[in-house]
Amino acid sequence: MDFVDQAKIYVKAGDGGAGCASFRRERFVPRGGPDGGDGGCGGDVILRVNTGLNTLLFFSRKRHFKAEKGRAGKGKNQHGKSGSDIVIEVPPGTVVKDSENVFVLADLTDPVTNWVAAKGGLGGKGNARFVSSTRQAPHNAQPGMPGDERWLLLELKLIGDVGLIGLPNSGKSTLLAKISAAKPKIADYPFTTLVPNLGVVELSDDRTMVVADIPGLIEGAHKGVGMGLDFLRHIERTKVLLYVLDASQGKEPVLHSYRTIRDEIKKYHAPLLEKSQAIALNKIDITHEGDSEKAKEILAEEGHNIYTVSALTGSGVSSLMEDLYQIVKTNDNYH
Ligand SMILES: Nc1nc2c(ncn2[C@@H]2O[C@H](COP(=O)(O)OP(=O)(O)OP(=O)(O)O)[C@@H](O)[C@H]2O)c(=O)[nH]1
Ligand SMILES: [Mg+2]
Repeated sequence: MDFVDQAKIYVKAGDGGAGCASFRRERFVPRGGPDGGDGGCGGDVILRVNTGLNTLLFFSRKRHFKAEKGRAGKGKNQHGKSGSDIVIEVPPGTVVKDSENVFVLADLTDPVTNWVAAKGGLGGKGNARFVSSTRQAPHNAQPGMPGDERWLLLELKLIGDVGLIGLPNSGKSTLLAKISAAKPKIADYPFTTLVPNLGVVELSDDRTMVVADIPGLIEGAHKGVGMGLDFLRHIERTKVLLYVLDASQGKEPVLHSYRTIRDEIKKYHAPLLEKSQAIALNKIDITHEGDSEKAKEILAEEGHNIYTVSALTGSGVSSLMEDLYQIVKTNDNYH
């Protein structure tokens, strides 16, 4: 199952500056030769990977990118200054297509490549260039060439930084709806979520992470029971797992649900248990305090990071997101 983030952008390279038609003017030299300089080249629009980015969200705010024009040439053989390039940063894995979505123009993965999205126009030649044995005083100079311009489609396959896992009805979709703009279906019956939903969580200072809300899992999932294998296949691609447990069920059911999920993951592919993780005891707004405290104590003894939250009211959610972000960043370093 692939989730695609898309953006359409317009790129316009700088036009070349015009060449200059000019003649030398010096005292005692009544008819000086041509000395018009060339125009400068227009700047390019360049796409470059920044490994710190993970979504195309930025392009919903800014769509048009223009590089600087080349300056016109001047007399005394002065060449015009070239326009500066502009660099657009994109996340690794960004695929660039033509605006009709037919051709793949580039697949940007490594941060050292500069991909020229629009080439700046050449500067025009000044009249000093047109001197020949038969033409001693050319008046003509070239205009600059226009810079390339086009619409491009950017596509990025989103990979969840954080996967939300838990039994059906534990509140995974409610949590995703709370922390992102995603609008997953929420209902008080199991298996509301049939395919994973993705949401982008925006923290302060332009920090973002992608959270995947995954269908609920039940005992036997590793054999394909319930939404089974789809669920398990999806969590392989996330960096961090957040167990979302319904604490309102009481202490024993919470611990039981945690162990059920761990057991299913183990039977499917044991190395997945080594992924970084955190545990959210959800629905604390309707949970008996003694139950959540006890469950917290037991899980904390096993060395887990536990958070008590209410996906419904938002209580405890923002500090959980901050900590998850830190865990995601720590995991980035290993890639
Ligand atoms: N009181 C309370 N209810 C919650 C909370 N979080 C979720 N719920 C309710 O629990 C029910 C299930 O929520 P969902 O978000 O659909 O659960 P899910 O884990 O996505 O369920 P599946 O998609 O079936 O796996 C809904 O009725 C929610 O309103 C919470 O923090 N407090
Ligand atoms: Mg759901």
